[in-house]
Amino acid sequence: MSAPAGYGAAGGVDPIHAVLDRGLHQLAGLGGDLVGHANAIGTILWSPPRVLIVGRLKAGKSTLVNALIGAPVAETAALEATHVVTVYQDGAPSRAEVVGLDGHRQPVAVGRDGHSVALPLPSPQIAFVDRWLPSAALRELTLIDTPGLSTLTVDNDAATRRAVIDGFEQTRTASVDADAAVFLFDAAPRTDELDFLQQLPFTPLTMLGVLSRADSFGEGALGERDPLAHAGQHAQRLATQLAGTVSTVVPVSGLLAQTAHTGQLTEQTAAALSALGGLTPRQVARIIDNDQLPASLPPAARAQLLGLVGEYGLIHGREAAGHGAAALNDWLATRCGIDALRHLLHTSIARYAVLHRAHRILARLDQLAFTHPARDHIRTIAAGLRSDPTLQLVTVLEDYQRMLRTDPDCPVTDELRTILTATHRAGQVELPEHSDPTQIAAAAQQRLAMAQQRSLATGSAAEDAALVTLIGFYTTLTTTSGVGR
Ligand SMILES: Nc1nc2c(ncn2[C@@H]2O[C@H](COP(=O)(O)OP(=O)(O)OP(=O)(O)O)[C@@H](O)[C@H]2O)c(=O)[nH]1
Ligand SMILES: [Mg+2]
Repeated sequence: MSAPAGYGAAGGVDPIHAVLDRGLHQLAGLGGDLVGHANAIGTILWSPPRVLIVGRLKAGKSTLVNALIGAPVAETAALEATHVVTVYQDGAPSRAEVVGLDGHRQPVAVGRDGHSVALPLPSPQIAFVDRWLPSAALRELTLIDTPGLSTLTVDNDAATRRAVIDGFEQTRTASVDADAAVFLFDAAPRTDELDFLQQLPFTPLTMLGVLSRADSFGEGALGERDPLAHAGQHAQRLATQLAGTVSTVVPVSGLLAQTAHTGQLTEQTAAALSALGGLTPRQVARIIDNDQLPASLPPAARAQLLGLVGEYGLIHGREAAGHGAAALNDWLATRCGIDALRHLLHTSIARYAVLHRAHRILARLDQLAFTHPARDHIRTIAAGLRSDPTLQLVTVLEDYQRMLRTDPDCPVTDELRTILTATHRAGQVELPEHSDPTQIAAAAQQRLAMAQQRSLATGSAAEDAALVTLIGFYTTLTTTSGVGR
């Protein structure tokens, strides 16, 4: 098994990891080609959860990916669209591999600029590009940039759907296997975009909305209202409207974030911006419209400034720029909203993404049991893992996902969600934290009886399965030792 150094050291590995790793050691113990399979599945276990960045054409996906990575590696351009799905992961040396629709991999050259990758195949024949670069940010989460959804660019749209939707003109090899998704929109999402999100194998717990290009929201930088504040209020409304789809919606200016986090500002830029300090916003607007350029700002410098800080920065960043490049950088970093997004990605989204990754590993084992001659042994290992109390939440997540598809309004769906979102044992039976273990056991006993009652007449196979999970779950909780776990 390929485990990173340090595995096994006291306190080094979370319990879900440890249980799955034990299962994979058992699989390798069966010998033969199963050693290779165990290693391949182990690679998933030891890789960070994978987060998809999806959304409409030109919503600012690649810009946001760069900001999150902290390096300008993904192509962003007003005219050039992203053509291929690209998986950004931590690794050295900086390199790339193209994965064809048939699963065949070939290494490709990465340009000196760090982002141009020479594609050996026409993009419709590419499932995705695996791109490695040394990055602390990518050590925690792998980021997957996707071509924009749009009927205007049919091939790009199809490339994203093929890589992320199960069963969309694809073989397994073409799937990028994501664990969570960030969905970008710069206005209210359209019905076709929401339909697309419904087809992803996620739940609202693993999907996050980003109201992108927040610096130009509403009337933009020249309007009466501050676009970032306006976007913040709109994001809250959208979060309520889209509660069945995403966990929340946060406003982000990817452009300001990219500039702040990829080290692109210089003292020269700050000085050029600061030189506009004495002008009224209306005079700056004329500069933006290109009809009245001051001698201090030739067209090329103006274009560069706009590319770095946008109209918003040109109007509102002048004062900070007066204190130098570092102060301007801090101002951009605070205004852009990316800290809130990062926080969510590393806390709630990551928590469920880890469960989703465990689900992918169990699904791989099931698949192997289906095709391999040693199927009985593999099934025993998989069943042992599924019945381990440590992995109970993985099964709860699987059931929750199925229930959302078949019967989202069923009380069972709510019950599964309660268990998943609780931050302590008592919360799983809707009791306050620090409740007495006997109280928790009694509440679990009540819910167990209800689940048993309900299982006598269910509405779907998904509900049948969910009730089996709930009964197992509450049975564990009815014992005070289960409560203490
Ligand atoms: N003002 C502003 N412009 C942005 C922002 N994010 C991206 N842009 C600009 O919008 C254009 C498209 O940005 P990308 O990041 O390439 O968008 P994308 O969603 O990756 O586009 P596709 O891959 O073609 O779908 C570029 O010119 C960016 O500079 C933002 O937050 N604010
Ligand atoms: Mg792009």
